[in-house]
Amino acid sequence: MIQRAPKLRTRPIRAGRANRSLVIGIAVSLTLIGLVALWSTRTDSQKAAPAVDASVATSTTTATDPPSPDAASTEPDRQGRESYLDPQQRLKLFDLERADLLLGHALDPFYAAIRAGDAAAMRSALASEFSGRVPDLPEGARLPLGDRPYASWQLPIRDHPIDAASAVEWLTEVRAHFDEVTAVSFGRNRNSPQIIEGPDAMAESHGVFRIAGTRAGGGLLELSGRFRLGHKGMDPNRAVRAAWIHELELQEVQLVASDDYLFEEVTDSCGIDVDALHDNWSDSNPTKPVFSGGVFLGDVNADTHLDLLVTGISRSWLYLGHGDGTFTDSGWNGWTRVRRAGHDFAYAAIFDAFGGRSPEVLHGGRFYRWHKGFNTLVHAEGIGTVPNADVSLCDYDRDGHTDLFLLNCGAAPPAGSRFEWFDDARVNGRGNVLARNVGRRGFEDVTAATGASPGHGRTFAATWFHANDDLWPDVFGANEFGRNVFLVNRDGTFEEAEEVDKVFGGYSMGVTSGDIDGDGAIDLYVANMYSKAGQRVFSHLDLSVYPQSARRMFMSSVMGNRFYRSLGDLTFEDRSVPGGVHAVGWGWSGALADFDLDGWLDVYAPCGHTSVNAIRPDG
Ligand SMILES: [Ca+2]
Ligand SMILES: [Ca+2]
Ligand SMILES: [Ca+2]
Ligand SMILES: [Ca+2]
Repeated sequence: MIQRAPKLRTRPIRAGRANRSLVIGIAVSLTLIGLVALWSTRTDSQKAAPAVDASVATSTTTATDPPSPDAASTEPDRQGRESYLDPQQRLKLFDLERADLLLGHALDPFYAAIRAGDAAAMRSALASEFSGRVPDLPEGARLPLGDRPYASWQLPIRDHPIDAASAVEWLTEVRAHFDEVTAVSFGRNRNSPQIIEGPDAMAESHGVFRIAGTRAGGGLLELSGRFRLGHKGMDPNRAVRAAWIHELELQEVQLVASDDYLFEEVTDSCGIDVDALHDNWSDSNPTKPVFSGGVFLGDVNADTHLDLLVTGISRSWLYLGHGDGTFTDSGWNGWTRVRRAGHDFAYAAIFDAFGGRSPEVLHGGRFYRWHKGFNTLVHAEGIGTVPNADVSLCDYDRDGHTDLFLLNCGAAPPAGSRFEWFDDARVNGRGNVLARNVGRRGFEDVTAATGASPGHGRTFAATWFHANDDLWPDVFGANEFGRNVFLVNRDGTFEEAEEVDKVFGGYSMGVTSGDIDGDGAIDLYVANMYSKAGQRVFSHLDLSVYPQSARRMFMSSVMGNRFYRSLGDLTFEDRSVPGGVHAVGWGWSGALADFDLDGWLDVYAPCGHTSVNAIRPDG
């Protein structure tokens, strides 16, 4: 799918801008470097162990054993905790990230040359002994789409390398497929350590590239894939300027063309007042909330048209649907006075809780129903309340009544538990609550009786699905920290199943399920944290000084979304990378739906964060 891409601004190397970018980049890098440097062991025995001289300890370690964490060179950090990295190692990580920022500045003129189709400028970046590997391009500027709204081609890489002159020819041919190039990027998730060895050292960078814009002859076009860049001439204090690219190898290159954007924006005509909603980027309030609400669909007034409940900061809106994609504000003022995460914020759901003509609306822990006479939502008396929490719906006990799985609102971690970013102990949030529907009396807490909440993981989202062949629905919870939770429903009671992810599985923001590959077994798509900078930092770390469990957590925390293909009977295989659905950025939730009606589920993967700026989200 081609997404609307912000125009890339021309970014000449100027002291002011370079310094500002450097400051932001250094802040991000320092955070990561600080986290891995300060990682400390959790068990008392490891904490009590004295620091051991590395040379002595490693001499007793076999080649196949990972060195004991206690054997690493440790020193107390400012808070008195053990640090696995000595100052030289930390400085090296800092220098490597700084070099990557300079590499980014070196790439800017190359991007500008490709955007402009400036052959002389392209050539000036390439060394005389340049060698490249590129794919053959489809012939002709007008690519055939047939009767489809879009088409994609996997481009075979040429057998033979090309020189600098041929590379410029190839880039010019690429450019000729575009009317306007709006985005060029070569994002690095790995640089070789030689990048800081000085101008004579040949360094390698690896990552994902993308060239996108409007297609010659109309429509949109995107060329993307992986790259390996061989470069030389990096000065420790400034970006290289000319003849610095020695090798460029493109891999797994895909070309996607469409006649237009696949989705049409209808904000202005749909009747929803989006200006009333909170916007992190335009709000002058310095305490920006990270969470700003959600959207819930259901036929609240039972007129056969789906209605839209929009929850925001401090209040919510109910828009009544007309069945044609337009809505009218019902006038209901869902004022929220339930404080979560420092803001008045309501979680919601629309579902048939107790039978009746119209569904119940759960909003901020209270139940509402549509009142035909008053023509608005009214509080449903007598049902009682449930915690104001994100909720996942399911009839877990198969009695015909929908039950509530309320997330991160239950028992607190045991007293004295210490939260760590890199920890699998699930002590970083509250437990979940399974609330059984007992009819008009409301809901009863059956968490303990059913075993529905192992640990105190901070579960952000959950999905109910059939992971095996019995009729009892199973559940997967996405935990922000600590391993995700996968519970198999045996008979209305739960036990924790084997890990879905064999590496770690966690650092998750959301999850959705569906049969992605059409084999009849339900698969999982999990939205995760993602960071190219994090991948670079971890690739430069000497991971052998960390315990195996920590290494797995490091990598899991930056690798992005996961697609777990079900093999049936509670087992899964990780198909994230071959599926091409992992590197979407910092993921939040996600949805599976057949958008183009070809019978195959498509992925909607929202992503981004709030710490850089509105048009350059993290990741
Ligand atoms: Ca309706
Ligand atoms: Ca039930
Ligand atoms: Ca499947
Ligand atoms: Ca589809």
